Amino acid sequence: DRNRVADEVKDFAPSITFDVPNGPCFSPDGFLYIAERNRVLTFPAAEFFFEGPDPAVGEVVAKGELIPAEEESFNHTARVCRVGPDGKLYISLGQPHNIQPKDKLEMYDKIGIGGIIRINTDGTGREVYTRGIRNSVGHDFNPTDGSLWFTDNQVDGMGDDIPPGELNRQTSAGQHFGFPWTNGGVDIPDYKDVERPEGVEFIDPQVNMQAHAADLGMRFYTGSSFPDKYKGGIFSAQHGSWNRTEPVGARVMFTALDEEGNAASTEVFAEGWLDEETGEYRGRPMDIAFLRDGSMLVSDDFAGAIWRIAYAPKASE
Ligand SMILES: [Ca+2]
Ligand SMILES: [Ca+2]
Repeated sequence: DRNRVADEVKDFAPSITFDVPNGPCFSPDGFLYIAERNRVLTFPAAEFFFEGPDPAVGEVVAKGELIPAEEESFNHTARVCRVGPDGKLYISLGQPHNIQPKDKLEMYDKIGIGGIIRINTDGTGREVYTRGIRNSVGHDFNPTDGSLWFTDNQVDGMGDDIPPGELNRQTSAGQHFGFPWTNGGVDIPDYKDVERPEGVEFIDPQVNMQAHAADLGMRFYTGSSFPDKYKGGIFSAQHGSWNRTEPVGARVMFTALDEEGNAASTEVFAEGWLDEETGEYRGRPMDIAFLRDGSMLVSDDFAGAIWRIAYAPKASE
């Protein structure tokens, strides 16, 4: 009824059994792609034929071909998909361990596990685009310069305050972001004596976020209804910690960029999902999207809700 609150929630393609369908993305021509744990599907007419028993669906990457079946895991399998400026699908593949064992390095690097791959929308031309990531669950392209930005989650078990979470910027294919040798500028002890890839320069994070806040989904702001300072900047969701003495996170962060397209400053944009008195979560932000009117949607997998944040200027402004 157009009051900006959803009237009902419907199951998408209920006849299909999805396996961790965390990565939906739309191409500019309106095709929906869904990256699952180990498959990528496409729905050419997603908004019209999704309820019946026979939805129009195609397979971009067949089951078992995104990663080897024996690498399927419970942890770090939430894929994210975006269509890049080149029209290809960019899909993140978290590595399944806290820190991957050394004997898997070569295989992972070849497949793109612990990275972001890109493929044509028909499933051909697969390449590893991004290397040296632990578990990225959020990426987006800067519409101004086409660079790829992504969050990365930090190693567990090194203490409450290290390593920081990462927000990264990639400016060309094949760049390496340091994992498992480094994470948030901190050297990983397990890899202290393991030779680094030859002739490879590790790219440092643009922003070091609070440790264990779990930075997940992110999106550039291209809308026009928020104040000018937000235009062209990045909103990112912090899911909140699970293994820290004092819980942190459960916020939406904002990162402004400078004229060269690098991060200039990061601040808290929205908070209140974590009760700081009791340490209890009321909600956990996961991902961010924008409506056409420029307002923000924040998905929350704890409250089972989608929040809408809109700008309401005061009458005097
Ligand atoms: Ca309504
Ligand atoms: Ca890194």
